[in-house]
Amino acid sequence: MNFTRRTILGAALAACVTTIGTMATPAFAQKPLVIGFSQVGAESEWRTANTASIKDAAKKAGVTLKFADAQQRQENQVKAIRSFIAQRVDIIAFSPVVESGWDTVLREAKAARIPVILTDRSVNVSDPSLYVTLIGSDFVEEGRKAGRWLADYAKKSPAATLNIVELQGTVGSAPAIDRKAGFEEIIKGNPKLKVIRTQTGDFTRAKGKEVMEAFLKAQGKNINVLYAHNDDMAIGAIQAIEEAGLKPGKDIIIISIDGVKGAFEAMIAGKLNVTVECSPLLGPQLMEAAAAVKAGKPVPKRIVVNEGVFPAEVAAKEFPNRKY
Ligand code: GYE
Repeated sequence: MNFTRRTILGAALAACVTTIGTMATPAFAQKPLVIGFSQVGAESEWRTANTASIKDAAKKAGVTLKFADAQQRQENQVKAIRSFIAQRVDIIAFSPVVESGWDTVLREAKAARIPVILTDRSVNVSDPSLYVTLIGSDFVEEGRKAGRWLADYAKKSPAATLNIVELQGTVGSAPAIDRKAGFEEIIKGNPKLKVIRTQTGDFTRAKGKEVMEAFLKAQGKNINVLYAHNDDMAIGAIQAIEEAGLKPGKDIIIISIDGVKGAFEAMIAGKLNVTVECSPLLGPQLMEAAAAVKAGKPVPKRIVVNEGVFPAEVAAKEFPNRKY
């Protein structure tokens, strides 16, 4: 908040100086904060909403945003971070595509005294001081929520066993690792619930469809439940299920994560049973944290986002409230 006020004041003073025709900038005028942001890519509806939130929040906060899309490749993110260091941005922020392999480049940022803020996904580093804070969801808890919904469903189902196929997110990414772990934690020991296939669909519709086709070929009518680590893969899989002559949401129960509009539409159409919310609207929290870091104020190491679970029964009522 403070930051916004200072920036507006700074801009007003700069404008004033220009009109009276002097070249000098008052010493107390603030330069806008410059953030270099390396985004994962544009792989899902979630990501598109996340990018829009960050760009929009930067604009509102008067922040100069240098935005780079890594097309889901770590090497592109490393290059982007090095270029932000060379440009001497005030803050580097990024959403790491995978968890490991960041130590070297983050040490370079630290040596250049540029603070790093993680958004959305976490990293696995030996030295936690290599980043200031992580703003994002609790993916393990999201996996647990998906598992709890299914355990509840299983209680009411007359079937002796429910065979589950799982579409995992990007290999090595925090949300894929954590959503798998949280779900497993809840279903393990439940004699009714059995994962019969699990494979990555890289968080995209196209891959979700392709892998679901392979699952159906191998297992056909044996499949009772699909657990997809995001809505886009579930939406791709829904197409594969329909093309195989089965009814998504009925012949195969479908659980996914994110809560994007496409998932609500699928629930309203009766093709998806539940989505666990993962909010992509991290832009405002990122701008706030960046301003605090720049001002030397302490920020918590972990900033978590509040989220819910939306079963199909509430989809039509909730739809108008959805922001992404
Ligand atoms: O669930 C998925 C996206 O990291 C939380 O990435 C994010 C995930 C999100 O591609 O749709």
